[in-house]
Amino acid sequence: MILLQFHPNIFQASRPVASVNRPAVLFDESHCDECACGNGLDFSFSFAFQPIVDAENKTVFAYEALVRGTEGQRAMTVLDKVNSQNQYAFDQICRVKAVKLASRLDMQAMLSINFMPNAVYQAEYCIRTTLAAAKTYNFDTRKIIFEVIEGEEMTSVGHLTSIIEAYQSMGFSTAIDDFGAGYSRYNLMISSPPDLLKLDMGLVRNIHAEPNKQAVVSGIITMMRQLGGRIVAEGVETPEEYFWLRSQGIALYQGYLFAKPGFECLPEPVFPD
Ligand SMILES: [Ca+2]
Repeated sequence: MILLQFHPNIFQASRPVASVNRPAVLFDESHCDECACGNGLDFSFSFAFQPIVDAENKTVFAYEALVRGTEGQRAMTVLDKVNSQNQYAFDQICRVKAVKLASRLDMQAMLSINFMPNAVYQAEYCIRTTLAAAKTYNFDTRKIIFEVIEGEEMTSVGHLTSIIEAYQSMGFSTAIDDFGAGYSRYNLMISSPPDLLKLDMGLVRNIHAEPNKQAVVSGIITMMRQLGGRIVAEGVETPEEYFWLRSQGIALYQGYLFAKPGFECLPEPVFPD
């Protein structure tokens, strides 16, 4: 008997990333004014910022830039307009706008920017706009974290690995978003561990009362400790969740318990302890 195995995503997975939907407009420093104004897209947007706090030092470790409409409308009103034709422009303009706004707000903490791996066809090239924006707006590139959005239909691990390694070699920090939400990329942890791993809020919710979640999170904590990276617990809403996670040695937190996102401003967090 012959057993044939067929993976439904095999054609997509083997597709050469570099040749997919190459953007019509290539960005370089001369385009940055254009990017900053939002030209090249037929819609505009802005950002809210939510602190990622360091509970050990009672400081703000970073602010995550969260997409919003120009009047503060929720993210989906903007993200619904992003498609395969404009995702490169959107990804690039996101970075420029986030850096520009962070600089205008005199952000001293790190800036965490979400990026879409499918919108990066070559890490070294696609980073130029970010570097140019950081230079233009006088923002230290060593303060930039790139978060991979795990909710997006993911590209191959090889592609992600090349992006993470390139960004790390350029001095940026990297984070895996929503870890534990369904796409937990253990193979990525092996090939190129990120600097930060953001525990999905589904794992955080009620963790103080759920032994199975505690077992999973304890395993992830041990893994990151041995890999030399740090964990951010996302979506922390109650003191009970926080105190359990804190008892396990997690230092970095994000969630309503500390601060809600602030539209075009940098909210000051509160610490329950
Ligand atoms: Ca994120």
